[in-house]
Amino acid sequence: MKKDITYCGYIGIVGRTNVGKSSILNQLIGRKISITSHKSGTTQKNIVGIHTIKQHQCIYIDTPGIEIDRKNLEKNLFQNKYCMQLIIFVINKTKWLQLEDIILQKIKKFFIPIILIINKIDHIKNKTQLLPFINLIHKKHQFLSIIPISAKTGKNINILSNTISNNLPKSKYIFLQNNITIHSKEFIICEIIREKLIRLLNQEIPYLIKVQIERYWINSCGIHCIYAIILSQNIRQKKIIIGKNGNKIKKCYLLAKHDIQKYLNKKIILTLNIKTVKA
Ligand SMILES: Nc1nc2c(ncn2[C@@H]2O[C@H](COP(=O)(O)OP(=O)(O)OP(=O)(O)O)[C@@H](O)[C@H]2O)c(=O)[nH]1
Ligand SMILES: [Mg+2]
Repeated sequence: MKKDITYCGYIGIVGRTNVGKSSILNQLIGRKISITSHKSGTTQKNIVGIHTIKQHQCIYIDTPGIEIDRKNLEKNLFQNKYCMQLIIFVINKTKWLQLEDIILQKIKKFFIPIILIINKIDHIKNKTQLLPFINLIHKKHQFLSIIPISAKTGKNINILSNTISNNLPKSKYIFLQNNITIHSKEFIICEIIREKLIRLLNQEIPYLIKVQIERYWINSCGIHCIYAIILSQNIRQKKIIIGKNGNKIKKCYLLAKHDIQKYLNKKIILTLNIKTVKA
């Protein structure tokens, strides 16, 4: 490998909801860019994460999980198909359901190499299941590679990362070497707050809760001051977000503050407000 040659490309991460796509993106770039939760439908928009190492720039597109009703099957990832060089198709353990067949049929038509990821292997008690399963799915498509991993423990993430790097085309870098995402810090902060709400609230709160940053400034002591608004759709929702004696919103505040400080690597003053707006 010549020193001045660089490799660069877009990699789409696709699969049903909750299989661990966002967790994989975070592991691959070594930073938390994409929010995660055990509830379905956490990622709502494509999230772009960039990782540049040893002459390779990987630009990952984490997509909203595909749901049974397939409403979002054509959107998101598929808008970006023309610029992608690789697809990472993620499945949950050894579960290959009808939806996986449907997704595979769709992505096959892009004629882009597909790496199949069997995620959450830390949850597979009987590891002897893996080999026969791999043999089975091997017949479904000529995958570039089939890699069992755990985004939780990091197991085999290095194998995945090397496989991706080795299959990128020669190209100049598209982004600066120290870029890790294309999203603004305001967007990531809203996502962090949204993650806390999703994790703390029950299913009864729709995922339609939106978060906005109304003001962001740095005060004379260099502290980042963030004034964020949680938009609820009605009074009932607002009460649920506040919780008994304000316990839900307090928890959300503390968890979000912690993660935002970690993300910015700066001290922050966070103000959270809830506003009711008509949907
Ligand atoms: N045990 C285990 N849990 C995992 C692993 N990877 C992800 N998870 C968990 O699985 C849940 C879903 O992970 P996400 O990364 O949010 O999944 P996703 O596919 O991005 O989900 P959507 O955005 O809703 O489509 C979270 O609770 C993660 O912590 C893994 O390798 N092992
Ligand atoms: Mg996700």
